[in-house]
Amino acid sequence: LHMSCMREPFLAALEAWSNNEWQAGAVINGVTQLDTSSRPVNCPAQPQELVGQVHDADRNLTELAIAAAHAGFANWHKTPIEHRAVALEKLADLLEQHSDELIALCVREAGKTLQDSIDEVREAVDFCRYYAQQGRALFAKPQLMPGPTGESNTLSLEGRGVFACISPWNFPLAIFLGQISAALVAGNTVVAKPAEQTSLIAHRTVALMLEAGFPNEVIQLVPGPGAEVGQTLSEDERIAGVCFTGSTATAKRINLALANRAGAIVPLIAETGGQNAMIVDSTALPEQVAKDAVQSAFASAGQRCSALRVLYVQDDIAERVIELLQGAMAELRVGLPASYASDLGPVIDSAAQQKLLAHIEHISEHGKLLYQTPLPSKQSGYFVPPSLIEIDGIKQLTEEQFGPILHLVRYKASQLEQVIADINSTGFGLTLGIHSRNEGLAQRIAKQVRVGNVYINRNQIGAMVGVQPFGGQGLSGTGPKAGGPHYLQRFVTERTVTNNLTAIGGNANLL
Ligand code: UN1
Repeated sequence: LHMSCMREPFLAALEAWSNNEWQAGAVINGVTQLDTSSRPVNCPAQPQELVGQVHDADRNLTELAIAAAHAGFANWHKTPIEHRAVALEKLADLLEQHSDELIALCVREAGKTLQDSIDEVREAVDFCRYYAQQGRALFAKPQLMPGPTGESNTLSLEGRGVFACISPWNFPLAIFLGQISAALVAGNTVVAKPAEQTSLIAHRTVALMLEAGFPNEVIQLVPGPGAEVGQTLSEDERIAGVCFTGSTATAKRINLALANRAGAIVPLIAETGGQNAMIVDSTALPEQVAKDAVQSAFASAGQRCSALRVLYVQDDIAERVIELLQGAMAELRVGLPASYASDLGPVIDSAAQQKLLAHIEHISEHGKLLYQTPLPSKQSGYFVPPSLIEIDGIKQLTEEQFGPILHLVRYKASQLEQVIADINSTGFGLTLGIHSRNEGLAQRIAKQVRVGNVYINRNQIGAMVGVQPFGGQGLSGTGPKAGGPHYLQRFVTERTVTNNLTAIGGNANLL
């Protein structure tokens, strides 16, 4: 899937960290809390291997964290933007300096492949630098508005208060830090709740943030279960906004809790699930389709919200595309994420593995299993075989399957409008792939399918920060798009100041 030459220099570094045991706990005002009971963290690829220990936060520690961030806001939102942007850039430098350890953590705690882990650190660095740059452009000085003589009108953007940043395990560094860096540079303080599966990476990242010069009170970390920590965060009156990436169901629960808050109407920035399709018409190049579909569906073991789930192929070229997909899937190497020979590794945990295997079994009974990539023999990890299954249509799928499963649907040219309507009927709207050499048709489909990110004649994953602003609509999220020029604006409140200059004897002509 990837250029293997990029991975070689990291192998030795990975080896050096392979026996390390990390530790995580809540971080409140810069101090790690290790008094709560601990749970072991095991490697998804080799569950018998211990990666570290996590001391989860409870309701009490979560409230202490909120109080600390709340107190910290008074100073932080007055801190000049240059200072906040420089802290982010310093953090980006530190991430690069510590990339070996962070890559090892992504491999061992999240089971991400070496290449995915390298990309993960790169993306986190990109988020820090991009939001620092965007922050400078937006917050440097108030915007002077046009208006009548004798009056000055200015518009300024300010932090809202304490943001709760609730992040997923599939991008345990990039999305974790993407959310936090946006909230902080916009002048908010943060209480961050990482996914339970990736608390060690989160804890190490917060330590680097403090080293980069962020004051202790601006970033508080509360690893722990959603039912306790997440719920406390969404119900607390001191939380001024929530930034969430994860399932649509959880986003709805958070939204409901926020709606019940008495003291304010609080924004939710949510990036959630998808049921992403690719539409391939008969003018497409089958070789390119197979390459891009395999990458979009199976890279990162399909554990991306952008990943391809349903491949619609026009019947004229379906047989050829299926043959090429089977060939490409036969070449896929599933294996230990630390090995540079592996194209994909395990899924995140046993629960995910069981759910995906059950789906493969169930949907194969109603459809046709076209191909399954063999798993390595003698392994104990949470592996799921990459699977290609023919079905009748996207409506047969009741929920997102977050793993290496690609569904294929044949359609006739006369059914294209129905295909588009069916995709829209899912209510999700994240990514869409289109393969066609008919540019007019591709552009028409791109406009008719309601999604956030459309990719024409290429793969549909791996949006680049500042290049392909990323995020969906409908059940897939609220926007604004991460890594795009409008993202920071949802993290702030606006203040307009109108000043009658004549009242204090000012010289109106000066304007
Ligand atoms: C997610 O998987 O939660 O474009 C979102 C991509 C990534 C997706 C991130 N930015 O593949």
